[in-house]
Amino acid sequence: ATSHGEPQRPELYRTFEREVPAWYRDAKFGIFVHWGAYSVPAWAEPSGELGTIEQRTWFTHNPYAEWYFNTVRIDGSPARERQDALHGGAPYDDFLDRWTASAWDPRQMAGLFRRCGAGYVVPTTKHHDGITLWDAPGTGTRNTVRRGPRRDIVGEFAEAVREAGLRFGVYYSGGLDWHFHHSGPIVDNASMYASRPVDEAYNEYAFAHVADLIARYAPDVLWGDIEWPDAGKPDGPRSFARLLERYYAAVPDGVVNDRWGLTHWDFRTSEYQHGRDTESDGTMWENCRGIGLSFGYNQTEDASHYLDGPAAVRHLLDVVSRGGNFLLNVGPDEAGRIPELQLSCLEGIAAWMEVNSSLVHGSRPVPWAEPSDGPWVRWTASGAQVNALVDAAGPVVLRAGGLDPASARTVHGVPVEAVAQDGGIAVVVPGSAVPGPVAVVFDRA
Ligand code: FUL
Repeated sequence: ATSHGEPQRPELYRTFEREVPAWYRDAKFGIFVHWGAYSVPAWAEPSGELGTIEQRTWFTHNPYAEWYFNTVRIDGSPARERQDALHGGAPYDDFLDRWTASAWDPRQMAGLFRRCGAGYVVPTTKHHDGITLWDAPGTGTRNTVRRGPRRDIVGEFAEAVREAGLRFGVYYSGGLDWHFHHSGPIVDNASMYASRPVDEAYNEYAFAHVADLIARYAPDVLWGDIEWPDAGKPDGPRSFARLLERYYAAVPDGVVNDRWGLTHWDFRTSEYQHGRDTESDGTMWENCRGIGLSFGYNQTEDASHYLDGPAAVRHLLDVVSRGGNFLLNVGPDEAGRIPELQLSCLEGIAAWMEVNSSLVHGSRPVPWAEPSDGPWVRWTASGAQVNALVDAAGPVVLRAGGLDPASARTVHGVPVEAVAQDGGIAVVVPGSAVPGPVAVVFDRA
């Protein structure tokens, strides 16, 4: 969920305001990875999209499998019943020990993400369960280096992702840490905010973590969640402002998101249907979602819950045509394999990108063109070239002024017949070997 906090110390954080770095604005597509002890039970009810469900129903029937630790503590929740039946009173941390990462090949994963046309990859380094995916200061043995996988997952990811030529970011839950601060279960938004640890002890703990992530991995994206601990918001030696100073010194073209409960961000975030108002407030934005209804792998989901390749491409193009980036989440299983339905979506994106990536990367919106859902049409501009992306067969009328019909062509440069008609341009959508939207590109008149 996006931050609800009051803006803190605008004057302190204003000094960090800057242009959005070109690499981030041009990337358009990133891959989020939620992988944790919760990937062992890998269970949630696929109840719906964030932003469409009443909050108490949401938490009791939470579709986010990475929330398992909380959902099983809610009396009467189906997750609790299942946990009791299968695992009795076993502690959550048993899942950490049962998490093997035995089939995880970060190079292969990074190669796939590259083929999908992603420009950056953002794995979770600590989710709400508090388990760190690197040997983080102050965590003792409760991390993936000492238990479970016995690997520096963050470090291996960073290396493989960069070797593949992609930028590397980190997700860090500064707001919720159910290990550091174990309160009653979260059942609504109020109890979610009330259960955030906010004191100086937690601020010091989280500060040391993020400082360590910066020093070791110099992440290109700092993706925070559910705010920074309140004790670290005002100025002071362990304030978030001091972290930002270190961060931008270490990574001058790095970017931070808007979930720190502060007035500084390089980009806004929306998640499924939540926070969509930020998509049009004039700042750079990024929409995130899972391929299905969860971020962590949820074995109960089936094809009806997942985006297939063409649907994911349509979502990407919808976001990009409105000036945003799309951060699509992958939830590996406990062994580190990408489950079948997610893989087929990603392979569909990769096949589409192999042909069409030039219409996405570095593109800009075309404010004077008209998108539509019937027929499905979105627009991007690549320099002087204007691209209509059409998911329909047969004749359609494309609605944008200032285009030269005689220049109409496919992405491969094959001429497409086009005639001016009723203030638009009538074309017959060319065929394509690749499932998903088809491009008709034009020069400006
Ligand atoms: C939310 C979290 O609560 C979800 O588990 C997920 O990490 C999503 C990206 O952000 O606020």
